Amino acid sequence: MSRKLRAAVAQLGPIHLADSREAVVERLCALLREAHGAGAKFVVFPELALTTFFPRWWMTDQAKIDAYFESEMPNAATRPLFDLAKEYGIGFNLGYAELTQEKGEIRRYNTSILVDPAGHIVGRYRKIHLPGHSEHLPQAPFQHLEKRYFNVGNEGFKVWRMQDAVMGMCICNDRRWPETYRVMGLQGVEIISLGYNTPIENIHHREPEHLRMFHHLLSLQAGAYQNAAWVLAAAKCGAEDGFAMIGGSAIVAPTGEIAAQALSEEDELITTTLDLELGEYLRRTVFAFEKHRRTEHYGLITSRTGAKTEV
Ligand code: CDV
Repeated sequence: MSRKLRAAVAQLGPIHLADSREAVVERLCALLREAHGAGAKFVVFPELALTTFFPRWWMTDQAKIDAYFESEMPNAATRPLFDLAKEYGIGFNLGYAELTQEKGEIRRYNTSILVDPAGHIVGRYRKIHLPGHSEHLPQAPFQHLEKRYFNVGNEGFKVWRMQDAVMGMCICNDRRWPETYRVMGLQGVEIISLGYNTPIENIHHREPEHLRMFHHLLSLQAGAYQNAAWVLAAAKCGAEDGFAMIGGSAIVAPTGEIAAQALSEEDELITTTLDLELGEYLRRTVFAFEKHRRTEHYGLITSRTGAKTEV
């Protein structure tokens, strides 16, 4: 029996400091309505989709920082999105900043959730590869303070069965690391969804601007192909209060081919019907892991973090 899922990636244009959660959620709902009109049953929203990309701002007042976090989900601001998705029977992935308590301690994560078509949260991922820095860089044109504002995710790269597919999540910088995809690939993942906020300018090392888009697509395409999975990537993009981020939201097939790609740097929906049998076929052939992987030669991947030359 053929297994197909019509899916959409909902790219967001800029969210400025002055924009309220309610206004942003109305934009998410508009994209969800469009997805429903296009027959989509699963929608991917970006990383930190409810606010501006606040790690670009140096802040020392914890109350001000915490204003960008959600301490419950859904909450009053996001309830309309959950209700609308349930009405349409659409599942979705939403990224946001999570404030929680663990063993009496406050923890903050860069989180995404999987919500099923009945409106229940069935999966949660907390970003593991946090980029950037934790100290103030006054000379830089903007900051990237994820290492300061977030804890490293503590729940690994899990997968969940939802809408008759095996789904996994990662967030932004995670997409550049092959281990991200492979850990999910080894759990039979069929659809990996992710959101991202990628500044056009690299403040960490100088590089031509065009490489930002090249490396973004290269990472998605390699991860999809090498793990025979569909990869759905949603940007928050355009200039937020003057700070530009790349667009290029994409749906990549298990062959590594780009099935759909956003053209604008604004709110934009792209859709594709995901043929889940295509991934199954590749996992039975070229990437039949159980036949071809040689784990006896892979030990360094988990025993060593940084590269070390011993010759
Ligand atoms: N939000 C991100 O994780 N952004 C990083 C930037 C810092 C390079 C990314 O990998 O796109």
